[in-house]
Amino acid sequence: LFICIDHVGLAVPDLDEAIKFHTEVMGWRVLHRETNEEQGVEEAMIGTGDQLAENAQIQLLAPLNENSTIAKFLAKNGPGMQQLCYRVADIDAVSAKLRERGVRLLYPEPKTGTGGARINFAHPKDTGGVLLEITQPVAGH
Ligand code: MC0
Repeated sequence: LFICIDHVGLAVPDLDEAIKFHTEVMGWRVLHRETNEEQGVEEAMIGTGDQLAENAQIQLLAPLNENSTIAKFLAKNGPGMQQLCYRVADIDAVSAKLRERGVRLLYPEPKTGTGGARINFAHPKDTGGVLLEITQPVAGH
């Protein structure tokens, strides 16, 4: 079903501060940055800078406003790991397979994620307590 771990998402209160920590202290590089209004997030992807297509990235997720799922997560849990994301080649086929196997997805149809990817999420209650995203990236991203 899955190609690889695409990214692990960390909820952070302030994106610039988190980027500073992960680049200056941890030595990662920023690979991509964008705002996703629909998801209520300001996000940055970080990694080694010369990584292979299958190397997982780390996604820093800051809330855009107080209605954001990330704002709710931070209020409840504080900063930390918010999601695990698996990459897929065909999100429609994988969604059908997961539903057939009893995993409920949050959206009836995929929404737009990082770099225009098609994304959906399985509820943590169906996946052993982990918010699981699936993503079909746009070729080249
Ligand atoms: C909530 N729960 C979690 C969780 N969020 N468990 C593990 N990981 C998480 N991230 C658990 C709570 O502890 C609680 O369990 C139960 O689920 C209900 O939680 P809640 O606090 O009432 O939260 P809800 O139900 O309002 O929202 C949870 C839900 C939401 C997963 C539906 O966060 C959501 O819609 N997420 C998908 C969208 C998203 O996360 N977007 C931001 C990333 P108990 O046992 O206490 O009942 S955007 C992104 O990722 C894009 C840009 C991309 O990568 O392309």
